[in-house]
Amino acid sequence: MTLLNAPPARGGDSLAPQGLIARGAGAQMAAQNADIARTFRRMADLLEIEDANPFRVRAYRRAAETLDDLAEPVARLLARGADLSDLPGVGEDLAGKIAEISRTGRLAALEAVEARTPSALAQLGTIPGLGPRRIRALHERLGVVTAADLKQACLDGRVRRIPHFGRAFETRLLTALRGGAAAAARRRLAEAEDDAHSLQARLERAPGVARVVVAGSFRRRQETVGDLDLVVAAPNGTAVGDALAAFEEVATVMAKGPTRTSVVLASGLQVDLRVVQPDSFGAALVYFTGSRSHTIALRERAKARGLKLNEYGVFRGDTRIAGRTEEDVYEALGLAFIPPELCEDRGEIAAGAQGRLPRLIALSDIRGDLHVHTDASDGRESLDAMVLAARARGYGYVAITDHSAHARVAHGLDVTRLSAQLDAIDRLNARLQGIVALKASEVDILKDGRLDLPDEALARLDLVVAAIHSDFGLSRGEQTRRLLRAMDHPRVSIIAHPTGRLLGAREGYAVDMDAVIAHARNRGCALEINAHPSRLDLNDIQARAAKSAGARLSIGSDAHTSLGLGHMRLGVDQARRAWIEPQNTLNTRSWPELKALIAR
Ligand code: DGT
Ligand code: CA
Ligand code: CA
Repeated sequence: MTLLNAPPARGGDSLAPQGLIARGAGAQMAAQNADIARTFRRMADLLEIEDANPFRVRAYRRAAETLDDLAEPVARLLARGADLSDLPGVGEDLAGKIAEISRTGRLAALEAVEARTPSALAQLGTIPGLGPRRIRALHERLGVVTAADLKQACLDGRVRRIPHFGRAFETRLLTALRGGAAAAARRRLAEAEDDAHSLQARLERAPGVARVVVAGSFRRRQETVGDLDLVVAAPNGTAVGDALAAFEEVATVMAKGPTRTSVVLASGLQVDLRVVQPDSFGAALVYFTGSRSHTIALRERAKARGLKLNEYGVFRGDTRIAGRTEEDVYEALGLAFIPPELCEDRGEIAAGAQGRLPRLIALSDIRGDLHVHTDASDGRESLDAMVLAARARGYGYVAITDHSAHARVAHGLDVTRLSAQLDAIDRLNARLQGIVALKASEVDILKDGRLDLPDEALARLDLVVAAIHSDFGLSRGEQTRRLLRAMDHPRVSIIAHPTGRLLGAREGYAVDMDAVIAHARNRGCALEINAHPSRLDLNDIQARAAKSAGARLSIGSDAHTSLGLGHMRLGVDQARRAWIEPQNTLNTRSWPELKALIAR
């Protein structure tokens, strides 16, 4: 195959041995096993680019998976004289290679493949969405070696002509190449908000514009968004498109027409604009807000009633019977208005037809924050500042949940420092009106499920929030038992960020969420929807499962600054996506009600 004779890499790119196969944060096993797995995955990727025997490629991937799941470090297995070829998916040959990496930290076979693969080509694997198979096709069909080659091929429109590639993929690649690797990745909702609000505010002043709504996943308040979809009501779409294209943060105009314009911002975020006449605005909002499967289901419902739904309205024959507002459109389909957060085709259409839509929680239902840090642990502001900021938000209470001592990097409080903090809270409460600061802790759940504070210390607290901050690599069984045991403690009222995931950065630890939810319900322990923009943990699906099982939820900002209290809003959005109503949530209640509720 051509690759073997390919010219040396241009541009002096360095080989990035880990880059091609960066796997997020799966590395929860002993580092060594993870390193061996990573080496095998890189081998598989490079072999696949070379068009090697697919069985060989798969063998490396399977062995990598086995290594991921291994409970014991390979080095220890070898020291015990264990036969590695007994491991699933590991034959003689791979067993020898595992031993080689474990012993030397290197794999000669990989170095050989690396030596004959142009490094720039291998590096293309760091572009999101571009796997080894596609890299091979680009190389074989278009002679692409470097990122610059690839960009030119996209600009020439050659990439879209490769079978199964297409124009949309070409556009995505181009976006990724323009903005660097981060560009094509999905954005956290909070990151997209600045762009969304600023575009909206300026488009509202564009010629003839009556309304601007950011629709799509942004309006559904999905935790990450792929792009921004702006829906605008205006008589002249070309003028609005021109206005958008002229904004200074627009890096590339990808498409332009009388009703739709697509641009890519300098930040790498894509923006799709649709302009409709004001009497179609509601229909366009319905059409471009719901997930694809939601709008498909709506269209089928329309059809079943002898109607037609599109982005311009609901039609009977040629007559438009609705379109100006979303309410009209839903009504014409025999439905109550469905809040955007529910438009995911997860039962909301049936509920809307039967008048069973939930009364979703709103930010105004929130009466206090149950997860807040101060500069006593890893927060940035003082106790007084945080409590005053909570009062300024109209809260009746705020739980001061600094870390316990086990969280050493977070400067967690030992019993002595906690006791001093509780005294300070008592003094503050004695002089403050309008809010009560709750004596609380975000206590570490130790490896075996015990808590990091003695019962005497816990007894002085108004509220105990427990969380895992260490030993993420435990097996699913161990991790689950650890959480259940923590909930067995009668003082624990909330499990914070129950999965430990960090959006775009770290998978949650392995845990049996159904078992956690069932236990939470049985023990009367709440599960948190942590509102921090990088956590949003529980996610929408898990939180809905918790609600359905009858478990309580709590929405906590996990604020480390007074500004961070404002993240509550994102937690409420996530809760709405989970169909959560005020009564499912602890902190929609007054402190006396809440206090009675958590007493166990
Ligand atoms: P994203 O951007 O990946 O975070 O997710 P969405 O849901 O914003 O998806 P996007 O940007 O592809 O589409 C925006 C909206 O337009 C979304 O509400 C679905 C709707 N939509 C887009 N294309 C189609 C289509 O071909 N058919 C239907 N029924 N709806 C579509
Ligand atoms: Ca979108
Ligand atoms: Ca879009």
